[in-house]
Amino acid sequence: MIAIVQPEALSTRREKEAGTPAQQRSVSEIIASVRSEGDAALRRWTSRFDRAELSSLDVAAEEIEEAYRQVSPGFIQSLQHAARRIRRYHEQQRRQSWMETEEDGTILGQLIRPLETVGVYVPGGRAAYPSSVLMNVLPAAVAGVSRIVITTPPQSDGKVHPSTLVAAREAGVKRIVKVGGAQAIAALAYGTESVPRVDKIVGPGNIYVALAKRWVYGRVDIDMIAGPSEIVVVADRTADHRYVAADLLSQAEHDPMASAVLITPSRSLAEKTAREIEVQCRRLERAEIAAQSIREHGAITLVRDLEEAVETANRLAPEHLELIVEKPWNWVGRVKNAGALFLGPYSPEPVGDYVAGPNHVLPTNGTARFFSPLGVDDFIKKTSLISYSRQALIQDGNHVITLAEAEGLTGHAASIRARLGEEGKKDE
Ligand code: HSO
Ligand code: ZN
Repeated sequence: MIAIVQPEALSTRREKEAGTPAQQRSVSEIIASVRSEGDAALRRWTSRFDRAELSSLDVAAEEIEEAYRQVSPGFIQSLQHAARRIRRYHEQQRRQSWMETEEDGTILGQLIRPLETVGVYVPGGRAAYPSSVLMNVLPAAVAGVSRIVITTPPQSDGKVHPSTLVAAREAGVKRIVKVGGAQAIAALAYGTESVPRVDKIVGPGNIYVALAKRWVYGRVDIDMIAGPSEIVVVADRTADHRYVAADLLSQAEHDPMASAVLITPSRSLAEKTAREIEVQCRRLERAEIAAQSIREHGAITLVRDLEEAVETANRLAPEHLELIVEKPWNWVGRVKNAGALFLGPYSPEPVGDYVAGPNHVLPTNGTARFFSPLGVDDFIKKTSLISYSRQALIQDGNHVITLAEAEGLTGHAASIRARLGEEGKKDE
């Protein structure tokens, strides 16, 4: 059922959901109400959309303890293993402030400071992935963000999915607020009695969450808005078609809109993989979603050689790129655009989704051309540092005066002259 297409016909770009006018109106109404009424509006929307009546919006300590009793010990151990590896990987990304002293005593530098407060949105229902809680929270924690708050919609019994609570606790989050949708984003952007105003909001969500994030951008920072998952597998005749089919399906099962593409110079691998996808797809719990994704956004394309394969992958700029070829390392230098690169037959994409350590929040929809994986850099900001000595100002001052006057900004020139005017020079 997977289409065989010409390389030119391939694209990972799917139309961005802009939201219907009705959705946009509803988001703006929700944001305005949260802004003016705070918690009262949050409770009202939560009762309406989540059918939950909450006495307290905050998750209590006992709820977290209860959650630990509801999940299996094996789940906790695997989550802890993942958290350790993700933390360690992200620690490598930390940057130091730096300073440099020039000969005349000028000191220049850059101060690196973590954001103070970050909000992580965690969806409810089917898309509540505990792995994504780790992937969004841990880079912020490693960056040194002191206040991290999670917002997540409650179920109708007023509770939060236990695996979300356990993942939040393992990631070190102290504050979890039961609110979802556009109302959660509004609360994080403006602050309410129960929700602190944050500097940045990260985390995936539905169309209302995405629209609300776009709306509040500028008042707070937001992460990139993630599209459906994508995988491109570049494979040659040495690849095992069972691995290739499984990896394509692993992303197809995320979403009917997910895209899974095999690029290969081997006709035999292409044919075997196409058949194998049918066989393996049926066995999946999410067979229907995967089948629809494969049908509508899946493709196999035959190319002349691996050179053309890698060029095509660069054009697609996929979220995930696997190289299952004889000498994968030979091709690394050619890869220009990919969110994450998986080399060889034993680096399947799901290892990166959960435990390898790199972030699984990656650029989608061709944006790997200019965006990077979520990381520590997304939770820091920089301040430029400038310290001139009097001697240095004497040397540079005239240039400042010349450039300022050329821009017609005599006040700028005066600020220099006040220090280095004739009198200034005299008392040298
Ligand atoms: N592959 C997804 C992330 C994920 N997979 C979460 C499993 N859980 C987006 O890159
Ligand atoms: Zn995945």
